[in-house]
Amino acid sequence: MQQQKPAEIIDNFLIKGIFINAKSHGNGHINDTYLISTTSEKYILQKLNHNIFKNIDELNQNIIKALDHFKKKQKENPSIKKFMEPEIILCKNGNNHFKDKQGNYWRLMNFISGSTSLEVAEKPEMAFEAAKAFGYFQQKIIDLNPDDFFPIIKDFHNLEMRMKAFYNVLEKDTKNRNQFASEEIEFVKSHEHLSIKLKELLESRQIPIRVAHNDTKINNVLLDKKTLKGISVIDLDTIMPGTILFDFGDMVRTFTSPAEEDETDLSKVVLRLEIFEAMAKGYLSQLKEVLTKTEIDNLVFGGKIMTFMIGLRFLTDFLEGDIYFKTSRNNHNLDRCRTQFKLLTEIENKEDILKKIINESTTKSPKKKNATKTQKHENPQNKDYQ
Ligand code: ADP
Ligand code: GN1
Ligand code: MG
Repeated sequence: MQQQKPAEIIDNFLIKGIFINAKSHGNGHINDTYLISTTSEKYILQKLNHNIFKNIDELNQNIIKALDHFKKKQKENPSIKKFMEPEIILCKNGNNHFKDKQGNYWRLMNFISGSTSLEVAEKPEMAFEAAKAFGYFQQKIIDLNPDDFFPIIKDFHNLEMRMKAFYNVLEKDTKNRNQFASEEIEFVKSHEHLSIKLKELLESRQIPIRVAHNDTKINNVLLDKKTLKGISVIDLDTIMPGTILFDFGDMVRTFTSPAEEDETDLSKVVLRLEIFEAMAKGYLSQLKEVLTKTEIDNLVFGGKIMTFMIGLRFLTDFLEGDIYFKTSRNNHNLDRCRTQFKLLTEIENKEDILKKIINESTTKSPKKKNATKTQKHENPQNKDYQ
């Protein structure tokens, strides 16, 4: 049976205008993304990876629930104007997705125009803005009950389970690839303590479970093309129960190095302190008053676990034969794993200074000219985003 093309798929959704064209868009590892142009609008059409996302209806329900709440919170504070929400466009039959004849699942969203996403934060201002946008989004959904959300991917950030999956793949060595990754395999074995500490923090409930984004990599935030201010948070597929450590950690992982995730020259993978600082300040400007002390004290640990966990997932996928993440060259997942492990080493080497930066970002508020008492005690929920 012939694959259905975006041009035919789009006809099933409630779109405005007449279809003009569909172009491949973005660099995601999981879904296929198309930018759709009609005579009056632009849309983002995505073929969602059904092997990974087992229940597309639940996934979209999570997004709709989080966005509805986000919008309600925005309305309560009309001073926040410039932040845009991606929105799910329903099918003509009212469904939140369309299933084609081949069994593929498609979802349509409004395109946030005038925006750009980054692969690398070139300047501290960009890191500040992107992190502030993630922080802002999180601040608005902070009061949601995680029990009301479907766990879209079971054990998604369960490091213990990720370790088990790794050892399982390692033992089988079905693709005979263990031989190419001996250093990385040893690296994993020497980092078991990360998994143990995370388990302790979660089981003792020192770190609360919250509705979280769970995929806060830098290209999942949109900046205004002209002003480079953060204007939206996208890629909401993994909104589900999680922790702040995962979200802050994935930002550390994807903001702080000037190298791309699949860079092969590891000397380029370094942790830029000025970017970390800008990122921490941007995120915490929105959240420092609502996070617990234990969460704040463990943000750097979040950076370590996420950089380790994604490296571990890339390595496991490499050993298993590249079945999860999209790849476009030999050893792609192994190269990605190596950048993560190099960055983790950077984080470990700079841990003390990173903690100091977090400390300063949460304790000292920058002296504002003409600051008044009311500004000082302002509730972050009422803060004007712009
Ligand atoms: P994936 O899950 O595969 O990473 P994303 O949802 O992140 O897919 O989309 C891929 C890219 O498409 C993003 O990095 C961004 O550049 C662009 N994009 C996605 N949604 C929108 C949107 N609503 N408006 C504008 N651009 C978008
Ligand atoms: C995937 O969809 P994308 O490319 O934003 C992955 C994340 C990883 C990331 C690594 C559902 O994110 O968990 O951190 O790749 N998403 C899923 O770059 O597995
Ligand atoms: Mg993405």
